[in-house]
Amino acid sequence: MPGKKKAAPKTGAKTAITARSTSTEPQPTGAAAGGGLEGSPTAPATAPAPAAVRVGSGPRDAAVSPGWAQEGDALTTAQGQPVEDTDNSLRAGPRGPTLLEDHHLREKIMHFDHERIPERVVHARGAGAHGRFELFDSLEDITCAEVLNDTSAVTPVFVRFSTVAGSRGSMDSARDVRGFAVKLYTTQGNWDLVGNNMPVFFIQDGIKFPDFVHAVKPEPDREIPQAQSAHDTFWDFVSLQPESTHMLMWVMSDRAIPRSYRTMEGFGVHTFRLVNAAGQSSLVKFHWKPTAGIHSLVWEESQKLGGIDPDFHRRDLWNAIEAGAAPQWDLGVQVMPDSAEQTFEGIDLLDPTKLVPEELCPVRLVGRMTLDANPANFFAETEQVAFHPGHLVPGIDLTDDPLLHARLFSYLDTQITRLGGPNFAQLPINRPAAPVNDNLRDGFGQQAVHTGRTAYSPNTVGGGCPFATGDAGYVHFPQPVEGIKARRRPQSFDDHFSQATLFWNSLSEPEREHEVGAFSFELSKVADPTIVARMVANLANVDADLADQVATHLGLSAPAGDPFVDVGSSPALSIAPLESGPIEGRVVGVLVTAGFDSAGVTALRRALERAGAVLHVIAPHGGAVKGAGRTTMTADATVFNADSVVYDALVVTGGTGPLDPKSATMVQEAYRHHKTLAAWGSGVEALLDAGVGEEAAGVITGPKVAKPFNDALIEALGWHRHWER
Ligand code: HDE
Repeated sequence: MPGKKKAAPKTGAKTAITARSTSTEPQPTGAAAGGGLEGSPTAPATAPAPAAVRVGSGPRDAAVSPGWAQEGDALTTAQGQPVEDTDNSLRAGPRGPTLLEDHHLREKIMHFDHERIPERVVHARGAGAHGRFELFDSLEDITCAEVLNDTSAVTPVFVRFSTVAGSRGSMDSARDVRGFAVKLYTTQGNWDLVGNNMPVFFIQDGIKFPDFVHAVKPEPDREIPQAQSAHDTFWDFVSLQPESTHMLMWVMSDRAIPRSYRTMEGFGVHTFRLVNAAGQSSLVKFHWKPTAGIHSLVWEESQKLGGIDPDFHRRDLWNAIEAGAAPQWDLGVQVMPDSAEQTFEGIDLLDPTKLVPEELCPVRLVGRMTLDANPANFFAETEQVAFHPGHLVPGIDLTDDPLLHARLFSYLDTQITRLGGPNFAQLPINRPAAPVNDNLRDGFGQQAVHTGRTAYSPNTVGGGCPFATGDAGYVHFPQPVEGIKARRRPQSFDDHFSQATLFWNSLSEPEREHEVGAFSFELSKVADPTIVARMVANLANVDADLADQVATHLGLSAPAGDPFVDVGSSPALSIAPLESGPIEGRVVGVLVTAGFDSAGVTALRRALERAGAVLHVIAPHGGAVKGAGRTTMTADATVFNADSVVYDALVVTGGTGPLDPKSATMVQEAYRHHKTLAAWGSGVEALLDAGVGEEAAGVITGPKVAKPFNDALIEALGWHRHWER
């Protein structure tokens, strides 16, 4: 009876309320419960204890309450009033009008109406994780920053990876630069290293950033295309700004379609300055080197993933951390002397379209970052985290890179709109672990209950507190400055092509093919032929062969260019692996049909798990699948929901009959995407029937699952792709 069914939850809710209201424990509610800012209104609330800084699912949690807004099991209003019923609004009769008096309804809807905040103007789509940074080689010789001095310290970090162009709901696998923003909660305050997965940028001066972003974003009249650079306005802008050419080479390379956030490098991009205790300055470039190697998708995969799993990178990061395959990067620095002209081997260190080849200035690895905890709440942490290149600690300083200087304004400014006022530094994810006493007062969203009468400095009324510490504080490097005020760039910024050529020269043959394919794809989507011609003319200044191939694919003839000769190559720029690498977090799909060799699958699963990878059984149906004898195994995926693009390798098991059309297509696709394929027993025949050559590189076959089979599979997987076939 419908009447009876409805009564049940109501009674349950009542029981819970009764239990709470009869409790002898004090019931903390709202701000008085102290979750946001520790305790009583009289406490000096501007210096929250580090334990309250973050709420995550990681090791810090032991010390952190998951938030006062979720205390007790029973539902309350925001005022802590127990709620009788949240499924039915207060009405004058069951079929009558809803009453304005219903304060629970009004509060619930009011809050819902305001749940969204503006997405980031760029880098809107991202995923984050908590972790730690440990230094293993002290940089005391060149910086006094404690985080880069103390090899015994464990510094908590929060990292957010992102795409740049797409909206918050766009696909992860788009061709794009990836943001790589790290917040280090150091003992001397937060240090944000807000970098990308590419070491250079599109423009040399920050004043061009709004133009660049407007050009790459969906075109304003039609709001098309989403998260894509393959359209007229992007190529119109970059073809008119030849300084973009070097960055375009990166964005059209495999670096722009990473396999995973875990398999991409990070770069600080700009040249920074480190200052030691003696006040001496060195110029540095920061690098993050992934221990999992650098790997990418192929373009067709990245396009398909946009529909099949738009959350591919977010899911991969989450799953890897949950599976215990904590992603790691080593922090590296290229250290260069701080000379008057701020160049290194003729490279202008203030030009963000230039890199310093690692062969000219090696990367010194100094510490390791490990991401081992997923966020507890995406909005509270990943969405509300606010990075800023000006969040620095003593010993880490800036240079006069004009792109960096515009950023120093932008990041604080944008948070005011995005996070609704000037107090975003008080949000749990943004709070420093170091004590804070900023004397910044009031404003929207103020959480601190400042005490005392002195909101100013200097004072005597407050005993002079808080006082500035002089030399013990952050002292800007006393760099002499002189110049004539003018809107000019230095002549040394004029070379826009030499490093684009260097990049091209450094790529392996498959990487070059992908580069040509990417330019050909993107420019074929541009409707205005003058834009295409202008861009191909720019490419002719990079390399004649590159321009020629792209022009041919577009049905054009390549114009003559004037590329730099003798720029050489930098092998470190290629991501073609030189050896088989680690396979942590890789996902191997295993195709089974009834009667399959389940003992073999169990043995293979063990071998893969020992190497840190994950095995997924893909079966003809969900639930339990019958294996050989009386065995069964649970399907992780079915032929109805699985697709080759979400796996790093596919295996056809022994005992499997001929593959159904969907599975055969998956195998063929994995083959075309240069992935590892394997089969044992009768699975070999099924694999060959699908058109896979047994002798081809990266195809492993054997009579049964045994050590040689497993080892060969793991080795092949460690190469990630087999380009030679
Ligand atoms: Fe950003 N950038 N950017 N950017 N950027 C933002 O800040 C900006 C640049 C980067 O995960 C915004 O909080 C200007 C270079 C990352 O939250 C905004 C210029 C590099 C992220 C902004 C640049 C970056 C941002 C948008 C040219 C690599 C995401 C929301 C002068 C070194 C951080 C926000 C996160 C985000 C401005 C160029 C990296 C608007 C004006 C170069 C990783 O403030």
